[in-house]
Amino acid sequence: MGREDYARYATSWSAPDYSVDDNGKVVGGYEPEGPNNWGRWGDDDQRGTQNLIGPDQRVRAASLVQSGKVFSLALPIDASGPRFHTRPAPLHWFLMAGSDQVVGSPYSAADPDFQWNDDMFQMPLQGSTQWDGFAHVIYRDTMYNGYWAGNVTAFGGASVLGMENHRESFVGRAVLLDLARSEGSDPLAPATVIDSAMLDRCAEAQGSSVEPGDIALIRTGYMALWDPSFTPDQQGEYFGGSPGLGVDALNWCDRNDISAVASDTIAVEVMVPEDPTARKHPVHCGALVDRGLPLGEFWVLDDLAADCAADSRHEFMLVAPPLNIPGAVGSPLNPIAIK
Ligand code: UVW
Repeated sequence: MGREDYARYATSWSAPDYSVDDNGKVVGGYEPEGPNNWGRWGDDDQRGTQNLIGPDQRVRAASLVQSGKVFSLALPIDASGPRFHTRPAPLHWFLMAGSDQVVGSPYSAADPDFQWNDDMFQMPLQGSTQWDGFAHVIYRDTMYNGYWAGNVTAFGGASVLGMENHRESFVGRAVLLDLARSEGSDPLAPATVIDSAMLDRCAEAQGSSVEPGDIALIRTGYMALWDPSFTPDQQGEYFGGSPGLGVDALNWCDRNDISAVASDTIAVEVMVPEDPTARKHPVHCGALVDRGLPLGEFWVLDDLAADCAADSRHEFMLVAPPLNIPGAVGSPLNPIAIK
């Protein structure tokens, strides 16, 4: 199909050997061989492991609010934040400024006393603190729950698995796993592979309980190494060496019924391939495609981590819904931890 070699393209093409049914599902194509959640919440499920959070989990999360302290886990959305080079810097400009009316404009002539500012913003939805939706990643033409890649088009966006399905998601109990602290290396060394044993060790060291439906926040400390003045080569080196989850960590998520994972890195997963012969971005494929497990990237966890270490409470309520953008495959957000 002209896609055999990574980063080499050809104009040859042959028709795929699968078909697509009336529901936009691949028939006779990719199906996960390992752990997966396809069909677990119905054939047309759009919310994946977020189904693990219901009213009981939210009430339980609210009971963790004791001091009333809040923490924003978002980067400032500006040109200085960590961002992959294919994703342009955000653009923020003004459509109307009160100062224009001070100087004089048709509006100020019509009503000299009333003035206002309007602004506009443009950014890659994957360009800052974000959720990856299920339509962000495709493996062998297939997305979560067996939906075909052709359900996402430039013209129409994601007609399935779009972020609007998560407009009431990510409100629940969260647990911060401060790996940088528990492993005694802050930040974790580049390319550190986080596995199940490390996550268990961290929870035990912190005295944290992990409950079904929890959103796991994984702190590596790696964001502190970002420098906005990095050259493109230095950026490549920085992102390419990100520590993060290895494939085995997904077993930990399964065992604990984790409903989402967010981290302070570009990809949540370790960026140096654990097994160069395995599929590319195996944690993205295993989480987003196979399990319907959302991934949160570039979350700012340092202040929250310091507070959790100070009061030995690493569990809290998290309110972190995405923007309600129909057909989007990801979304920036301002996650709020409430303790
Ligand atoms: C990809 O893996 C393609 O992107 P990200 O790490 O931003 O989710």
